[in-house]
Amino acid sequence: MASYVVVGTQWGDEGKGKIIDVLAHKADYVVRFQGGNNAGHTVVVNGEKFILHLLPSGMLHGNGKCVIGPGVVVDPKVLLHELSTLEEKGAKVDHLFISDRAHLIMPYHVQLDIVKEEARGENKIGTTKRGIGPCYSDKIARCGIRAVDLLDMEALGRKLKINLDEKNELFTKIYNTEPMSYDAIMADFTEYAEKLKHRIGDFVPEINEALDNDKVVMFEGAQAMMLDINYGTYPYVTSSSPTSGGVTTGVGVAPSKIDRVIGVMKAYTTRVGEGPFVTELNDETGENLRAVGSEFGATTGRPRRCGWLDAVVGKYAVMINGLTDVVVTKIDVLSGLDELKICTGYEIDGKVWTTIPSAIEMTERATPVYETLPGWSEDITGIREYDELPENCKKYIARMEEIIGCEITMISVGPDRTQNIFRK
Ligand code: 2SA
Ligand code: GDP
Ligand code: MG
Repeated sequence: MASYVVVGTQWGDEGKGKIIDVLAHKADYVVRFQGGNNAGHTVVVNGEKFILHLLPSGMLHGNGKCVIGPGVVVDPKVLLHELSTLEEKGAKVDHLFISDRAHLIMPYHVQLDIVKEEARGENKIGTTKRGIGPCYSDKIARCGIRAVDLLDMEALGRKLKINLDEKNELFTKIYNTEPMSYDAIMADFTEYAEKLKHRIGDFVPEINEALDNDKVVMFEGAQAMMLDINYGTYPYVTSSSPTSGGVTTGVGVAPSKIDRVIGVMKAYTTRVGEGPFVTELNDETGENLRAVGSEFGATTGRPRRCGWLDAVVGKYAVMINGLTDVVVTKIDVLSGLDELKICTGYEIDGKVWTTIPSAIEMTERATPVYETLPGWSEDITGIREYDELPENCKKYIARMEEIIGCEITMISVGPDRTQNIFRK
């Protein structure tokens, strides 16, 4: 196995950070391909918790190179803060590199994200307010500022002027907020450039060469399939492609060079932010999942919405990502429940759907078709062998595999690096 992609299969927070950290010890490269510091990837090492937002979750192993790829959006201020926080905790940080093609999140993107969400009122997306959407909008509109511009402050200044004139018009005339100062932004970005320039370069040829020479390269997804700009619950999505296809455009690596696609799937479902969620539980069971699973946003601290496992989403994730393996996480959180439900279909206007409708209005009026399975009461967090799991837990895993149509090759039974059951 030379290259593998790790993606989220639901609405994010499946535990990708933990799984990437576990697998990263054998990687020569860990590469982020989309998203930005909207991500919150938790890694627990010897009881110490690290939350990574922009830095790849392979950072803590320090064996290979960690690269922020061309498809990522980078807030340099946040990046420098994350690097110094890690360094203060004693971690190595000199193996982090940034693609010169990555777009920069500018202060006006963050401000725009905030005022646009406010202006949407009840129709808000529930973004993380980190400037992700406005930055990707500028990228697609072909007026973005990229990491390569940090290497030429004259070019950056010219592009900033054009952008800021336009954004300040919006701030003052549409959103009734204060304009931003060109001089202040230039001063900050001159400092960021000094601190980051030695990490910026074109790593696309190097990553491709590594793949050609059978080095181990891991592509780290942030967010997840149901937040994908094309395949998620649009418009309640993020502004990038967190699905496996995002790797090819986000890193410049052809599909023919990907060996394995690993989907991380939580044993139940959560969502943070607005938008339809068919298996959501607005009751005691949902509250219990949130409490036992500590389901709070790793970036914003927002309570996550919780519900039963949605296998319609699971099956869709297998198809869209071309998953070769599924890693199930947080199954320990289900211990102690008398019975468990798995959603196998959406009933919409009297018809049962087993795929995700394109129209958000249809998903909004879908009711879940459930299959009920018996639960188990044992604490499974100390188990490391599949055969030692309670029978009903194994039945749940087997049924998951059957419905989604993909092999479950690893099971995570706790947040720590060591709490895993490998089946392959
Ligand atoms: P954005 O900020 O434009 O990407 O928001 C658009 C939608 O994408 C969702 N989104 C996320 N969903 C789950 N986890 C994310 N990361 C953090 C975490 C979230 C947090 O690890 O917990 O701390 O709140 C993440 N990032 C973006 C977002 O909720 C919107 O629905
Ligand atoms: P990510 O965004 O997909 O990396 O996931 P987050 O880090 O946002 O959220 C996952 C949360 O669950 C974190 O607090 C992890 O420490 C924790 N976690 C990961 N795997 C497991 C597991 O198997 N069991 C339990 N109980 N917690 C887990
Ligand atoms: Mg997260």
